[in-house]
Amino acid sequence: MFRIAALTVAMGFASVTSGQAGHHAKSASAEIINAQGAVIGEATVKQGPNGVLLHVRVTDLPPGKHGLHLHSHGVCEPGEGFKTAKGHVGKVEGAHGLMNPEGPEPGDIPNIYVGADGIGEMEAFTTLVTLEGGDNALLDADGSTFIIHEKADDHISQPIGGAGGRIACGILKAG
Ligand SMILES: [Cu+2]
Repeated sequence: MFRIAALTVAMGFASVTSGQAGHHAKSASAEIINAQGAVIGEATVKQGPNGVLLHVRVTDLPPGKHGLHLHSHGVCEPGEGFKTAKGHVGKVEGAHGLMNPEGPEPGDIPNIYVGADGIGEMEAFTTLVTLEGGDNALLDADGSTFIIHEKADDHISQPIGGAGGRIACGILKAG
């Protein structure tokens, strides 16, 4: 009889856990497009208990390091140089950069490194954003985007680490 009681308690916990998960997205993904609008990669964001894990993979980009940020609007318009993605998530004037004593901004993440074959990949973890809930939620009403820049982010220059123009963009969607 004790065994049956224990099983009931365990199931009770399981249903409470899945009920909470229903209110908050556990993962999101983005198709990344280039300046011509062609799909060149994919990004995923997984919500963990204490932060989010990011993974980005692209093909057909110029070799070298490229600035990569979370931008505050879920719009990618290649014809407009992806300007409609707006600024960084949680932008604070003067606070851009992972190495900035005033920073970083919540949308700041490490560069992506693209090899000679045009393929780039990166994984990073940040506690400065969430998928849902809180001040810097990626899946908020106006959404958010991954933006890849022309040049490397030096992690300290204002306002975007000297990363230059926007060469790729991906709109984050739940799931
Ligand atoms: Cu950016």
